[in-house]
Amino acid sequence: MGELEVEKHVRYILSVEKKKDDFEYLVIEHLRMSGAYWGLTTLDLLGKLGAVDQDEIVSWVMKCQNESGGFAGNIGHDPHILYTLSAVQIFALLNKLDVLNIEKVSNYVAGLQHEDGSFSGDMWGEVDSRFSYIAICCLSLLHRLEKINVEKAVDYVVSCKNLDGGFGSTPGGESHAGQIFCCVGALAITGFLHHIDKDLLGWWLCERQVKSGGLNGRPEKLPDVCYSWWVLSSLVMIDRVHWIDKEKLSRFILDCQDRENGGISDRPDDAVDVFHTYFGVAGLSLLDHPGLKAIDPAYALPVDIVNKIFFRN
Ligand code: GRG
Repeated sequence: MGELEVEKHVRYILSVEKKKDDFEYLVIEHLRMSGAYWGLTTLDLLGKLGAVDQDEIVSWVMKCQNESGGFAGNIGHDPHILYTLSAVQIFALLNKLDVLNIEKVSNYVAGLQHEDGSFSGDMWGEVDSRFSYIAICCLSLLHRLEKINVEKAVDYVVSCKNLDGGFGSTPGGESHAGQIFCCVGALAITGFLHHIDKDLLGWWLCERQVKSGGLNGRPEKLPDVCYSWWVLSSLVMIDRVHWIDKEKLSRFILDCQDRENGGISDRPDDAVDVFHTYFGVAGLSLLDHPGLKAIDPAYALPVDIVNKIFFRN
């Protein structure tokens, strides 16, 4: 099995930030907050978080906060629950959660819950099980879960469960590995994993592995490195990760590396980006790849960071 190109990936991530006229930088301009979370988490998993200027990052993230308490994807944009979670995850990674006005941020998130327990992503109202996960993860990291109706939030997530054992974006929506991560993560964080038929869901998830060793997000679709996170983390949370061929998956991820310039792509020989570089490295971490820090499958943050937040060690 080929090596993980640690130094090249670090150089690649640091370079994306510097080339402000590049196509990739422009494509993710509006979601730069999540881009920063992907890049910084990857650096930390590789043991290289020290390579960035942390004060500069904190000051930029704070400039993205809106008076509502929520964070935007970039300066001057509208706030959204996703970028608010990314901002909180960045502060957690940098061990700087105390810089935040925790009441303000958690009030923004809690204010997006509806009467039926579901969540909107922003003031415009679209409801999706992704936003349930994001709200629960964010409030849990801030120790403010009591600000929402957790029971109703869990009921809504459970209402998105399908007969095949998977979960969709809304009740009756098609099962998709990305939504499954969100629903399993929300249930794991709140302590309600018993709502899941682990064998049924485990079977659906392990069927996502195709001949090349890669994972797809639903039946008949192409494999994509990002599902090494969405599928694998779900399998870890329901304790069924031994149902896939881990070595073949590791090989698939390593084959998606740009061995010359660093970065990881969706499939071998495609163009790399920060999103797939993060999910590739995070997937390898879940597969216990040597030399990588361990990542928590529910919070999508390094385990030592999560332990610091919840156990203060
Ligand atoms: C903290 C890790 C973390 C996540 C935050 C945003 C979010 C919560 C979760 C997103 C979950 C999700 C829906 C992921 C799927 C993303 C994706 C690759 C969608 C592509 O869907 P299609 O239909 O692709 O275009 P397929 O692979 O089905 O052909």
